[in-house]
Amino acid sequence: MRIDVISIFPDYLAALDLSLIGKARAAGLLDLAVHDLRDFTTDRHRTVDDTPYGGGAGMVMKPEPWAQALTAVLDVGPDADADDAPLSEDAVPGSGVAADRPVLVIPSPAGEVFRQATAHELAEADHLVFACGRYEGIDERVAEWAADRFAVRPLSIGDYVLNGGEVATLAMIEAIVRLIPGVIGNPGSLTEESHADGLLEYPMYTKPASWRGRDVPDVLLSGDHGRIARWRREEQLARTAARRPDLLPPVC
Ligand code: 6GU
Repeated sequence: MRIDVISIFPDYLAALDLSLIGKARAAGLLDLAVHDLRDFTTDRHRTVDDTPYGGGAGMVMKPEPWAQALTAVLDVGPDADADDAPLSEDAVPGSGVAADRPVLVIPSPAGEVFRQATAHELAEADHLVFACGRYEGIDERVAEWAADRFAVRPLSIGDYVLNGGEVATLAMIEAIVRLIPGVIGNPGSLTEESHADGLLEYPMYTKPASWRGRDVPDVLLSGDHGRIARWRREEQLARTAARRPDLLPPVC
């Protein structure tokens, strides 16, 4: 997979050199590049923003640096050698991700919510581009212009406001990259974690069996795998009902 990130604060993305993502890059499973949007400006002050038409607080990101940057990443990405045939319909039916079309993620609190299912969907793409906006966002015409070249996905990581798309991009890239085959050593950990089956994960314990007067539940020491599996399922349901009732199917 190829990932390009465009930002006016490329240093925010330095964490992508670390840990699991850094290892995936070293192993050749991920080709990731971060670009400074200001490198695609042409004026002396490297201007990326301007006042909003219609008035209001804050600044809006100018469209032209974005068009230049997005064109540049198309020219270096895995799509660069593709013929110029019109972009086809979805190659992965129902996924919204065409195998031959790069995906442009626009992080925004006004986007569709990014979920584990979104991470699985985007993990199938050959080329992801993240356009990190700052200020009040990017001129709306950029997304329209980009729709001829990319599958455009405005995505939010939750119902709160961040100062820009960089932190949301880090979260989304981590969620996506760990799903690429070979990135996680033990694939079993992908099927047992929270959200894998639509429920929160059951509680986990390790040694010692008794710690500061608190004992590990007996069932986990029983060696009875059937009983353990049933207990874990009940804990998942109880925890999900208590913390995230919105995830449970409606009761008729
Ligand atoms: Cl993707 N961007 C910003 N700026 N704020 C957010 C967000 C994204 N998701 C939640 N809040």
